[in-house]
Amino acid sequence: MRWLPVGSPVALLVALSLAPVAPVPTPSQLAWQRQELHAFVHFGPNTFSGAEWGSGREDPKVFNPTEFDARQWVRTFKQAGFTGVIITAKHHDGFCLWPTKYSSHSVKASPWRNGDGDVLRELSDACRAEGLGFGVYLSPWDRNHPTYGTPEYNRVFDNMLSEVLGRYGPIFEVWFDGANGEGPSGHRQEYDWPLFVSTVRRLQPKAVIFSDAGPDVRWVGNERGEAPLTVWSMIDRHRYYPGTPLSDELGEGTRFGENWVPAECDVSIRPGWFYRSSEDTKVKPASTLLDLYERSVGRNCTLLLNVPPDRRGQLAAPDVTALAGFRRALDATYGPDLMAGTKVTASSERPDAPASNVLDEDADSYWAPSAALPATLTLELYRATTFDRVVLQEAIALGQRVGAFVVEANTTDGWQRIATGTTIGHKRIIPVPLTTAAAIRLTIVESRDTPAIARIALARTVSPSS
Ligand code: FUL
Repeated sequence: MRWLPVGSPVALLVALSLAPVAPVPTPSQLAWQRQELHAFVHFGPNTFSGAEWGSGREDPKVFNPTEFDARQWVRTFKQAGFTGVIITAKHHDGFCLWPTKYSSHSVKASPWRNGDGDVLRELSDACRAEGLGFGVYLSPWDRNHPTYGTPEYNRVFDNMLSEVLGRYGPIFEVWFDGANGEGPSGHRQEYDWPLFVSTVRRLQPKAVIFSDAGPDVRWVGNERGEAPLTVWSMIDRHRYYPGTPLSDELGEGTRFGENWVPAECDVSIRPGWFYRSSEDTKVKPASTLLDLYERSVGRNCTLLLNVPPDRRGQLAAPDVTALAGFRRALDATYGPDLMAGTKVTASSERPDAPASNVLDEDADSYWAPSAALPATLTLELYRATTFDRVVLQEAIALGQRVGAFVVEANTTDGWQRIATGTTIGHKRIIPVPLTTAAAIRLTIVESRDTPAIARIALARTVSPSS
């Protein structure tokens, strides 16, 4: 080993670079969190029967989309800013959207494409063609399969999982529903989770696994698509399991939790998870979608927004309109750079982590103070600027640290406190009263170890047009 001369700039950097605070995200978890927006697609016999939970006794012939077009879904999602699509490969009714060897209840038994159709093939091809990630939802609860409720079923489910993971990869997320009801025999199933998880690890080692309790991504604990104001990406994984009764706790996570298991917010753009024409007038408008984005992505989670295709096998016009409006609202709010020309100074800074790092887009470069807390960052804006959102980011590759912060603004009435908060994580969006200021100040009051702030930005909402 070559020793660096004492006092050389390189030696200083090596000595001073901030050590991670465990637990930290895996590369897959980090990439997943930075994708922020994923689309959920509930599609199957329920689309045609109007049910939310199919009984499993549906005639597979009901599944017959007339103008199936996975490309239309994927293009619509892409234009709206989504980075991946997760489809219900198998919902609780047991119907498989791919031609499986392990059940007779599948697309093979439907008239769609004369029984030669394969939704997963067409959707995964479309995702690859458009550069979006492909993910699968698989419900272990199966109200159709004759073996459900016996140990044999765990092998059946594992074989189905292996087919899906082996044929349609790469897969970015595997979504395990925690529901565990009765099957056709009236029995419940004891799921072999260690087997299912090991199969995903073997066949799709880069995929993140979602369930109520992780192991890689946890449920936020509600289906409203919103997180609490405090969200830690850590939990003690051993305390929870899929279907856990402790779902309320999952939202906030655990400050000193042992495992990195960030939260995902799932919600449907419609009242139901599956398409019904009677809900065409109840599609959430762009303004609600922007609000959901801020309550999920803006609270250190990802947003998994369900947009169910109709009986043609296409996203319906009201949903397409709402998604386009959402994208316009996102761009109008978060697109303009209100920080251009800003000068930033800090109460203290480490030589390898100067205050100026908060103004670049790099989520891995950060400001870290060299002195004890509280630590303050002052941003002199180029001109007096009007805003109603403050965006903060931590460099989470090094762990999640900040536990309390304050934001102040220098207005014509002097310095005013405009926000206080607890966690930041990957991204925190703080709505503040409409404020015009020449400067703003961020004070980190409390942090686990030295804070590492990656970004601070201002934004101003505009009323979405639809
Ligand atoms: C739940 C299911 O019961 C719903 O039908 C839906 O799939 C939702 C995302 O998860 O557990």
